Amino acid sequence: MTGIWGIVNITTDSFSDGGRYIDTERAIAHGLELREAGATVLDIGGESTRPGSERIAPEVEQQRVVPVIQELASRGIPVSVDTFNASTAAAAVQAGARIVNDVSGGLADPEMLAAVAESGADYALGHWRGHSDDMYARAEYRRASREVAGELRERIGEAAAAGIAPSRIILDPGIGFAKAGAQNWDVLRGLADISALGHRVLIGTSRKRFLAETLEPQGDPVDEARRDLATAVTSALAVRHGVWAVRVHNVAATRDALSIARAWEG
Ligand code: PMM
Repeated sequence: MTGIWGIVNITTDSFSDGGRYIDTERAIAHGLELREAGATVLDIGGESTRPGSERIAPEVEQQRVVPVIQELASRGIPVSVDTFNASTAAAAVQAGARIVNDVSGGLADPEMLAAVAESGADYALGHWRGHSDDMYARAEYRRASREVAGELRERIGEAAAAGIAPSRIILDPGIGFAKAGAQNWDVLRGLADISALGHRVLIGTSRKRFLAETLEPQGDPVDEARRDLATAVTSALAVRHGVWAVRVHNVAATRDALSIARAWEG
């Protein structure tokens, strides 16, 4: 059955829910709500990857995520930590996280792959070409899904060389990361290229700009509810393409979409 990763962003500026869950207690409560709604994993992040967002010190990131991870993991909930920093990954696993979700696939912090290998956690390895301040300058592809798959293959090689067992690697083509507009659809259309690498595949389309851009010509403002509906649709389609898990803000909407898609499949 497809997993649903519920997003808990403890940041001041994440593009869709920034600032709402900065407080520890509120972040924990939000995580529990997402779990209740059907999240199979709670993905806890303390630093925004939004275009133009400020980098923060790993210490600040850890102050945000560690207490939330401790509390949620102590309740037996599978937790992942969304970070590019090796020290945060290590602290999070120490606090009970079972998965390190690194959108940079080990490129942002040279210590990351060794830290993950040492931790024993699973590793969600994202496709990435650079930090958000200039990632769109790197958004050049001839055939996006092929190139993304090729670059992921290189990162898998690096991860394996650092001692991360292939069975622990989850691949994410990094929707929105160094990919503009239609390039994201090219990657989704070519998901078979990513699946062919033979790992579990995670997809994160939730509330992203390319969905809003697709809906904008239809006139009405693209508010959060419309982005959530679009996300639920992409989640259901991703399942048809064999994706192992989807990462979303609105777990209930995606859960419903997946239930309906499953009923169709019979
Ligand atoms: N996207 C964001 C953050 N973390 N992690 C994975 N594995 N895949 C993604 O697509 C991804 C991610 C950016 O979105 P957010 O600011 O709403 O969390």
